[in-house]
Amino acid sequence: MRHISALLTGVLLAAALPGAAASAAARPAKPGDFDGDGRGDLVVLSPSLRKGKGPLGVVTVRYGDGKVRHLSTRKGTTPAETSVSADFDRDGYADLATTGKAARGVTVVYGSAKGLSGRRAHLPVPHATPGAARLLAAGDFDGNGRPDLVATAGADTRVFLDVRRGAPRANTEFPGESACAVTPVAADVTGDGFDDLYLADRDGDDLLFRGGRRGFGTPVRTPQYVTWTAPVTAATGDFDNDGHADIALQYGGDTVEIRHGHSGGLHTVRHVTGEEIGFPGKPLTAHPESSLAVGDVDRDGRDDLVLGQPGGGPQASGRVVVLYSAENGIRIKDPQAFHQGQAALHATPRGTDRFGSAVALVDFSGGRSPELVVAAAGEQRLYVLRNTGKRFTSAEPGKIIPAAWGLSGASWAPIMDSPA
Ligand SMILES: [Ca+2]
Ligand SMILES: [Ca+2]
Ligand SMILES: [Ca+2]
Ligand SMILES: [Ca+2]
Repeated sequence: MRHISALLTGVLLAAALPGAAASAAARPAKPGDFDGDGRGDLVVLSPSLRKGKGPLGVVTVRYGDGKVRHLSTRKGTTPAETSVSADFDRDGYADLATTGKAARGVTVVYGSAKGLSGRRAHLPVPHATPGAARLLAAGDFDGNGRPDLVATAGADTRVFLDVRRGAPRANTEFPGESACAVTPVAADVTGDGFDDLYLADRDGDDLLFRGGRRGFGTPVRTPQYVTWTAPVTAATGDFDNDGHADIALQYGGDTVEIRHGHSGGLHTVRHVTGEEIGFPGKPLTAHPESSLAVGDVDRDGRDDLVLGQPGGGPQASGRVVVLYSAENGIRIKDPQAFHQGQAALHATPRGTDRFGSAVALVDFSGGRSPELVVAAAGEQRLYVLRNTGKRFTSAEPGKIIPAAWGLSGASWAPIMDSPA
């Protein structure tokens, strides 16, 4: 879950925007709802596939109503490998920012009543480290109600304030000490209404830059348990529902670290290991594709955590673990696990399947419980696990292969955005 806070003055701000659409919505859209119908939409990035004879790289959106539409890579640009959603122009339709390894900037595609439209903006990043992975985070760091965007590439971190429609209000280098970010996270950790930016570097150091009216303040170094390595991936949500965003970090090795936000920063409250949650044999094995998704699966007001473990499970074919929250946050009791050894999935576990290479929680029905989408990259397949209202069930899962979407290519390693 990505928090865009300080949205309460939506009507005034939208009205004040020059050139705002006449239909400017009273409230900005939830991230990930591109056609503004209240249902979540799933974004799947397929940098190695094409649609028909089109160029390499397709962004597919599976809308809440079941419709599927594609955005192809435009001439002169590179395939999208990472994305983040926010209603940048505040018109009531969520927008999508994407970028890729060789990209010279960030592309913003705007939402509309018909979903992601042809309307695009290009945000240049002048000095990005060549070849470095591009990572994105969206939040309202200066608390003016208009989403901002951070793009990192190696040691370079770029901040776009008020992305709006067209050109952002400011496009600046990240002020102060800029970590070589592996995983940027934007969320209101301190609970003051300004989103904060969490950056981790490759040496395992991490920094929390507090948002504020005048931009980022001095970073707070946050004490941590795992210090020898950087997390593989990170996700944010409010696991104890106290109004402070929390962060889950998946490290190499058998550890997921849960940190809770408080007014001064972050503190670590829990480490989850495979032994602990009752899956001996290190189901949380490190894998470069280990993935996380956060959302309120059982609708009790507290966010829950999904771990995609493509190296775990039977025959190392992959496993997905769902950890639910209690009063004090993520609990290790009573987790759920899914893998291809389960008869209901009608699959054969093979060491090359990578079940869990990406996970996403999407509320396709709108206002109800999210469903769980699991990618098995080696198997070239997405599984959609239904939510019974309290938990997920492996009964009658949906299955999607790229050919069903009219896509083709040598191999499919889908990347999913999960703004639940
Ligand atoms: Ca929009
Ligand atoms: Ca802003
Ligand atoms: Ca919290
Ligand atoms: Ca919950």
